[in-house]
Amino acid sequence: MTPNQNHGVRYTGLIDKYRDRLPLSADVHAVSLGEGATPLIKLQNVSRLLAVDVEIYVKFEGVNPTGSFKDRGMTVAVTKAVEQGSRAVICASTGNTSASAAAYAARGGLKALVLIPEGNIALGKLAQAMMHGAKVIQIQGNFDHGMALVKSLAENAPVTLVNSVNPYRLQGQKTIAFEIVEELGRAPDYHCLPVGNAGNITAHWIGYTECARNAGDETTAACGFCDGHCSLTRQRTIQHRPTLVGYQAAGAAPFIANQFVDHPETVATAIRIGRPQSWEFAWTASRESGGWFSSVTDEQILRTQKLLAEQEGVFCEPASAASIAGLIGDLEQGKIEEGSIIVCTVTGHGLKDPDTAIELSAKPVTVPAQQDAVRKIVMEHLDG
Ligand code: AN7
Repeated sequence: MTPNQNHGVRYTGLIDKYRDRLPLSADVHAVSLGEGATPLIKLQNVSRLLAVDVEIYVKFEGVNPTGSFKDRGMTVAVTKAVEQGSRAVICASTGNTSASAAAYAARGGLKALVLIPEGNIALGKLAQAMMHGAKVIQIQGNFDHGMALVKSLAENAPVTLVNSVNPYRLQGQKTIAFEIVEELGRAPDYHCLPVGNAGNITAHWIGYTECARNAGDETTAACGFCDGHCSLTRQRTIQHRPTLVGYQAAGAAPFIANQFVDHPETVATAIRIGRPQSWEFAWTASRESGGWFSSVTDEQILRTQKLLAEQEGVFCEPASAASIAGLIGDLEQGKIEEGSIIVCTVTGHGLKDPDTAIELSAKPVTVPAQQDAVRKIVMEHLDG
């Protein structure tokens, strides 16, 4: 048997990788499922179709352990909850937070309670929360109602709130920026992402800001990841921060209306949110980065979800497609200049929401199990 060449470098999650840049003690045991280190995929076919001279990368957060970016924050929040002696976590959720909380609670030996809007969460997410053994509480209301409930509950009951108002969540989620800067050797010019509760855009800004701060003085400082001898340090481009562009679904777009929305509606149930908890932080991030918010229609979202799946092999959920849908609109309007390097966060996996995917796609054909019947379909498809 050949010895394992990789022995000793097994990837064990983002806490072990970035512990010195997280507010955790050096020896705390990480509650981890190996989250982070997600692929940064350069778009090829979509970029060609757009015929604009820009580089577009998608950071595919759908391949995290529970299928969304939430795992980055949950590993830190649950690690901290365990360290502090908590016995249970609670959250309100449009689906992904509940799936992640349920999984990390299971891993950490905690109970989980999740509040979800009845009838408005994607099937895969519901299955996850149920399967991991969380207590699933469906409320006859939307995410914003659930959020108000869990905030007051957590003040009076022995449970740790793990929505993104828990600061450890954002600390974990900031690591996406670290990975991107390491992978590209610099920060992108633009970073596009879907915005719901606005925790993630806030976390991205914290992360990029820390990268820039670590890069420090242009002529003397190390890149922030090494002792001053790596290629990043030599390139000296790491210190700039991207322009952040946040996209919301048109029916749930408080940042575009510049006021809370009482009855948010969108096919992208993950971002069906009217009262974002990180409202002020997100405005600050947007302003400091020189960025903006835009909205995309449900029709644009679904068309782009399908485009990414068919043209690039990237299957994301509807909310995640909002970032690329919005980017396409802004490129068409000339808001992003040629030559730009752009990263889009693709926040969740398409398998989360099989109902929407099946509705968007051509139905399977049924034929007898016979050579000529199958052959006829094959030939028709090849000619099509
Ligand atoms: C796939 O799970 O709010 O702006 O409760 O699941 O940080 O809220 C999910 C949000 C984007 C928006 N994409 O991120 C929840 C929840 C996907 C998401 C967002 C969510 P934030």
